[in-house]
Amino acid sequence: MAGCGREDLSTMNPQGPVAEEQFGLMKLSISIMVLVVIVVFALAFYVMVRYRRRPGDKTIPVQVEGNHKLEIIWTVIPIVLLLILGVPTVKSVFGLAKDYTKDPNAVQVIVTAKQYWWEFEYPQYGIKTSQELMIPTGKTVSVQVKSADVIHSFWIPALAGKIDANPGANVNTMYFSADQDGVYLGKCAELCGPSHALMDFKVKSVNQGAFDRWVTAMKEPGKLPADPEIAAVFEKQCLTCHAVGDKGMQLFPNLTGMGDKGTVAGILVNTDDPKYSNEGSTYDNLKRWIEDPQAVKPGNSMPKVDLTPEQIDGIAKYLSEYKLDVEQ
Ligand code: HEC
Ligand SMILES: [Cu+2]
Repeated sequence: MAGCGREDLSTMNPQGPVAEEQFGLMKLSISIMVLVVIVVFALAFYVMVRYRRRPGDKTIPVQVEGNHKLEIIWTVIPIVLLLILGVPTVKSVFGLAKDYTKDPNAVQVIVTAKQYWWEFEYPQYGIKTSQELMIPTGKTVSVQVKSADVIHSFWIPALAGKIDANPGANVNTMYFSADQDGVYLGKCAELCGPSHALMDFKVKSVNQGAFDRWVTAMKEPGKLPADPEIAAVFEKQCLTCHAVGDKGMQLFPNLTGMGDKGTVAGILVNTDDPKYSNEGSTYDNLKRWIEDPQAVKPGNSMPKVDLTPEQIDGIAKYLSEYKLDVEQ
């Protein structure tokens, strides 16, 4: 309960219809359990006190074998409680399993978990992004979740979850939507290696207009660093794995619009807020990441690239200024 206290990462602070329904089930089952605990403990204490052995009392209490009335009562009450719990639970389980993967009105996203980052592919728009799942507010988002390596688990506590990301052909599906614009934290919820706890992501819900502008901006030709020397290094050392717009490879996180993202690698929060005393601006975090990605996320697949401090600085500056500015 204490761990769930963080407002932005809490099942108990639902921000969309799916999470609300799940929270409703939690409240129902917890209420029934609390009621049972109170009644059982109250009876137990009452019996212990009321019928305890008094000083000097040597008699043996009345030995009762079987009591129809009591047995019926304590069989029927649990059955009724289980029905109250079971009927809505089964209803929700089947309701939330509804398949939206063929629904053209839903935003389709193919989620691929990789040690230790998330790839979000939008087959309807032909774009890919990472770490930050952009969605339009109020619209149903249908996700097909899989893994490129080990088992991970896709979980956005305030919106929905969680669902396993399995390697191989087994694709799990889930849907959710957000009621309001905002940023919702997501987590990998299945131990998947040394940087499992750092495998965070975000869901960013924006209005339909901003979402459409984002889709268009993501498809624009990629921009390279203005300084030709930095551009050459970036193309040679980074675009062998990464992409910006139509340039480079789509193998690893797409860096288009890196300057708009709330984090670097999902875990370094881009902020000047003193609450995150360890973090820095987008530029600081990019520098820290490019200098030594393994120090930030041990065991991840980005190697430490051999660069001069000036080159790191130039690339960090370029990426931090690579904005799509779709929210105006
Ligand atoms: C061998 C492939 C490879 C090369 C080369 C590479 N990267 Fe990466 N990069 C990755 C992988 C894999 C990740 C995801 C790591 C993770 O979060 O687990 C990543 C993540 C990143 C991220 C974070 C992306 C996000 O969405 O938050 C940035 C920024 C980045 N790389 C920049 C660079 C730059 C700049 C270079 C060139 C100096 C570079 N990378 C070279 C593989 C590579
Ligand atoms: Cu994981």
